[in-house]
Order: sequence, then C-alpha cells, then structure tokens
Amino acid sequence: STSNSKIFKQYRCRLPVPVFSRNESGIWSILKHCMGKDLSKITMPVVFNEPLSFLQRLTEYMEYSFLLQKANECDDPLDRIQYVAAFAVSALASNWERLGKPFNPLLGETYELVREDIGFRIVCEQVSHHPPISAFYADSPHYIFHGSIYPKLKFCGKTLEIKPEGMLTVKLLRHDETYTWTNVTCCVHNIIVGKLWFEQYGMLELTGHDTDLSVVLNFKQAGWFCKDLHRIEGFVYNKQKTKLRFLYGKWTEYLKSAEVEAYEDYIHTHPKQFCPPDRAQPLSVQNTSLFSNIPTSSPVHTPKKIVEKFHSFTRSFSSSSSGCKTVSTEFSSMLSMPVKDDVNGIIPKSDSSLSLDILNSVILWQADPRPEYSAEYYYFTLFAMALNELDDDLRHQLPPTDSRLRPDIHKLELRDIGGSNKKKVNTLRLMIGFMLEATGNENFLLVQIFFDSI
Ligand code: CLR
Repeated sequence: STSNSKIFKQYRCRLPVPVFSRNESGIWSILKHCMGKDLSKITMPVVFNEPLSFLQRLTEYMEYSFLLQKANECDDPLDRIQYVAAFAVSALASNWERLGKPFNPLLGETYELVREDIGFRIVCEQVSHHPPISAFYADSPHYIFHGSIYPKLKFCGKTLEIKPEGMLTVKLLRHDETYTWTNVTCCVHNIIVGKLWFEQYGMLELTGHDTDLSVVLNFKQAGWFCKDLHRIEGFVYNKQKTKLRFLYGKWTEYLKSAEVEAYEDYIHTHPKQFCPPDRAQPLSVQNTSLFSNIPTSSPVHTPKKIVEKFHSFTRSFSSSSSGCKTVSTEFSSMLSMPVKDDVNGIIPKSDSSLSLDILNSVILWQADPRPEYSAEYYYFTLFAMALNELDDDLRHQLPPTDSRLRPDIHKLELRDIGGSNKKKVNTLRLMIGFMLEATGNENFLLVQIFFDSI
C-alpha cells in the first residue's frame, strides 16, 4: 500500500498579482448597448473580466470529480446516483461570489488539463461562435464525463439571467451506466445599481438511464427574506416515482442525504422552516424578453472533434516529445436582505442558523474552504488559481490554440489592464492566420472579426 507514495506536481496557490479593488460602477453604461446581444457579442472593457477563458471556467466542473470515482466504486445503484447528484451540485460551487466575466473563447480555441492528483484529464473546445457553444470531454479509469454548454443570456431589467443550455453526460465505467442532466439557471442581480450578486435556481433533473432511478433537485430562489439563498432540496425516485431518499444542502457548501421518513418527521417538528419541494411552484419563465435575435433551438453537440483531439493530446502527455508533434502539427499554421434593497447595496447573506439538520443524514459532498486571500484573486478557488499556470514544459506540449497562450488573459493576470485590452485585438489577428489555414474561408473569418471587434 506504500506504492501509493507518488509525488504529484505542486500547483500554484495564487495568481501572480492580486486585485485590490474593482470598481463595478459603470457596468450599466456598457451593458445598455448590449441589449439583445448574446454573450459572445458583448465586448466589455477587461476590468469586468476575470483572467480565465470560459473553457477554463467549464473545467472548474471537475474540482470535485473524485465524487464520480466514488460513485463508480459503489455497489448499490442508489448510492451511485446520489454521488453523481453530489457531483452535479459540486460542479456549481465555484460560481459562488464569482462576478467577473470570463473571456469569450475564439472558435477553435482549446483548453486541456491533466490533474493526476485528482485523477482526470479534460479537453475543451469552442465548437461554435454564433451561438457560442463550448464542448468538453473528460475521463479517468472510472468514468467519462462530457457535455456542451450554450449560455443564453437575457437581460430582465435590473438582472442578467443566464440559461446554460446543453446536456451533461456521465458514464460510470465499472457499471456501464449513463446519467444525464441539464444545468440550472443563473442570475446576476443589480446590473444597474447596487452590489452585484449571483444566484442559481431551477430544477436539476438527473436521469439514470440504466438503473430506473432519477433525482430531482430544486435549486431555490433566495426569496424575499433570503432564507432560501443557495438552498437545494429534492428526492431520489425510482421508476414508480416513489421517493427513496431526501437530498438537501446548499450549492455553495454541502449536499446531504436523509431517509424520507426522517425528513417527514423533521417537517412535522419544524413546520415553518421549509416548503417541501413538491409544493414549490414551478419557475415562471418570463416571456417578456427584449430580445428576439437569439436562436431558440439549441442543437446537441457531440464533441466528436474534440474526442479525436483528445487522443492525440493524451498521447503527447503520456509519451515523449514525439507525441507532441501530433498535436502541434494539427495547428501548426496558427499562431441576506430582500432584493428590494439593492439601491443600498445590500447583498443577501446566507443564514446558516436555518440549516436543516435531519437525523442520520449522510454527507455526500462538502465544499473545501476557499483560501482566505481568495477575494484578492477574483474569488478563485485553489483549483481555479492553477488553471492558467504555464511552465516551459507545458508550453511546449500545448497546441497553439490553448487558452493559456492567449496574451489578453495573460496580461490581465498580471493586472496590465491597458495591455489586456489591446491584446484582445491582437489575439484576433493571431486567429486570422489560424482560420485561413484551417478553413480557407475568408468570409467566415470576416464575420467573426467584425462581431468581436464591435
Ligand atoms: C455557471 C455554471 C453553468 C455554466 C455557466 C454558464 C455561464 C456563466 C455561468 C456558468 C457563471 C456566471 C457567468 C456566466 C456567463 C456570464 C456570468 C460567468 C459558469 C458572469 C458572472 C457575468 C458577469 C457580468 C457582469 C460583470 C455584468 O453550468
């Protein structure tokens, strides 16, 4: 058992330069010109950015991917689906307090990461520019996890609502079982005045396609007194729709599992504390969108292209430098108060004294605390701090399309705001060379550059 003493790479724990203050005023003056545009068309000054590409941000789903390994190791299908559900929730934890806009990936941009210490590898690729769609494929000896995301933006007066469309799929290899779910809605409040704050709400429906089990989790809206801020509640069901377990927690902190009877006892003894998910109202979808030019159909994207790339990429990682050539030749040509108080700048605080504590609950997942200096670095988690780390070794293995090689992101990491703004344009110029080689389609290019530069 001592053969496990493999020494893993040490990752950096902070960014090169801290951010001391970020002036959020003035966001509205930029955003009001963006009415009706989708995410990829919003060109904001980099002060509102965080030094990560959206592809890197998606990689943050993997922070607690050991939960999938745990799921794969369970013999009972009921345990397996609960750990997959815990993973689905944990994947959203890093969004807490993160109010920077990640950089829009360019079409064909990739991001790949191997974390031997956590035990996975991942490849992401921007597969469509308009609408912006990102696809990813991750695996380990225990599972495969892949999906695609198309974040649909909608301004609803003083809030910005984001519907991350797309399907996420997990396959547990020991059991040859597939699970799928879709993401919940996100919302950034106080776009016009007051302090920005972020919440996620809606129903997360996780289906086990080979076990006849399913999980329905209700991500609650903060509500008028914010007693439900970040809160999640739901059940595991069998085919007959009988409740098998009660799941509850906060996407920022933990997910626990309790017996359905213990939960029912709990609501009888604490009647006012919460509204059972069954009685929760379905979310009213506002149809008063000011925008109509966002396509409504969202195609399902099989990350076939990236799977191919993935294999050449992993070859380059596992073998010597000869493998690297496979990848680089492929791209060689390239270069807690009511919302009403927003005017006073009050952000709701999560009230943990209201945390439910049901007898004999099992903790499925618990978030790691962020480093105490996290606020100085865009509220990044330790996992996020290392996403843009680049040493010479890695630099030589990566294809030129990798997000880490984007000079605009790199400049922002160094807090060179002016430089980052300029580099945004240069990054586009670099992409011109790549696109010309790869597609030979100049018209396509012109369209992309036109949209990105306005
Ligand atoms: C949330 C988790 C989803 C995928 C996803 C899609 C879009 C992301 C969102 C996540 C997090 C919040 C996000 C959003 C796009 C823009 C928005 C990054 C990762 C930021 C906070 C908007 C900031 C704009 C202000 C500066 C005005 O599965």
